[in-house]
Amino acid sequence: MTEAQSPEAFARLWSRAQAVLPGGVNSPVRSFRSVGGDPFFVARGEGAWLEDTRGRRYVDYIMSWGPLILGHASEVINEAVRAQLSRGTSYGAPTEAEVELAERLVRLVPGIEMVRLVNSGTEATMSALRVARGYTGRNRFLKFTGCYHGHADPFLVAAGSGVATLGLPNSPGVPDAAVRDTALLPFNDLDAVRDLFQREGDQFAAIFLEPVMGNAGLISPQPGFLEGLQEIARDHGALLVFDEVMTGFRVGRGGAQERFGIVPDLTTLGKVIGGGLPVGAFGGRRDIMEQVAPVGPVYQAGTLSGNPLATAAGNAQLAWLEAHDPYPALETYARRLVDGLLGILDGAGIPASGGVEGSMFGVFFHPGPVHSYEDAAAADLARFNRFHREMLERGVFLAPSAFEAGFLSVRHGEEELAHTLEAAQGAAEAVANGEA
Ligand code: KE4
Repeated sequence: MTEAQSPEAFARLWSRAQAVLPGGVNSPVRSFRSVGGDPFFVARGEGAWLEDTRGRRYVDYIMSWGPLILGHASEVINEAVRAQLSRGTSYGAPTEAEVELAERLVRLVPGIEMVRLVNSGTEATMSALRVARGYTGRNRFLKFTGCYHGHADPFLVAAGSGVATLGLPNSPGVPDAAVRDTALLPFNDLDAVRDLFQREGDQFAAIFLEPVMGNAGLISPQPGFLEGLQEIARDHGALLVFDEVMTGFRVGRGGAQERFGIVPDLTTLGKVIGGGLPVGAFGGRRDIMEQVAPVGPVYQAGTLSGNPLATAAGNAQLAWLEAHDPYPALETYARRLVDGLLGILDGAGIPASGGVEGSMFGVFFHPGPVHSYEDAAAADLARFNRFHREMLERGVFLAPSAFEAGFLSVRHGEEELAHTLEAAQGAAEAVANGEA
């Protein structure tokens, strides 16, 4: 980037963006509409830091919403992508890199015996739902309020992430027919699931969930919840589908299914497995995945699926994660960060609670406990939004929504932690004083 952009130049760029992109962005949460104020434009990323076009630097706790567990501009990934670039960017024909990435996922994710690569988490979840419906011959499926599974029609009913943040419990343009077979219950309410399945369980293709919610803030499964879902699904001939697009390789190398010891029938993945380039995947039991075209009748396809650049990046990142074990250190940092933030907020008289799962973390402006989206929705959003802006002004980039989780990288260290907690001290005081 050349010289730092002036406020006038930034304003011109922001108005250009809003003239040609809905909300000036290519994904709603980036617009900062839920926290207020204007977003910044990124000039570059390096390690745990982002620099915007005005030359301002931030410790980044979004890491591209999960993918960048090795940090921004990781040489591990850049080297692999550069090497592939000289051989071409896309072929539309099989490559060994796709096989290598698929073999890695089979090796590392307990529930995956066979897998199909796609280009996003949305493609992965919509395809997994189709396979579950095709395999069982049933149409209904259960999801949980606040869980976000991408923007395919059947999932856009009181989803988490962008939809919950923007208060669009079911988006216009989603026909009633598309969501008629989508049942919705509160996360962690096993009795409600049991009651529903005792009455109508033989109609259900799947129980579909984020095993750790990351799209309503961070909400962990209560003891027995995942085990109970697995038993209920099995008893009624439905499939258990873990959407690990976010938790995969984030809450542990083998995802939530390894961390909690519950192996689902199908798993969806994304984010980390692409190393920052577009890769999604759905996989699971061989007998189910052999229903997928061309070997089976369930159709699914994609021009850029298994793309050489994306699989180069994904293989490089997963190979590094296989050779190293960053998860204990990542979880230690996450715990120190959340404990530090909660201590500071408490000191400022701001009720808050929070949690950690591997390299993911969350803080609610809510005294806690938060076991469901319904609990999270009662958090003090106005205070969170003020805190977010104060942190941004002090060089810390938290997710621009109270309904998101935070993500670390192996590049977050002592300097970043100290910078973050120092900023939080000032931000919390500013919020508390601002109300005085
Ligand atoms: P994508 O289509 O955005 O690659 O993945 C959809 C998806 C599916 N499942 C889970 C559990 C997810 O978290 C996501 C996407 N996550 C959001 C972050 N909350 C992406 C950020 C955004 O929408 O810009």
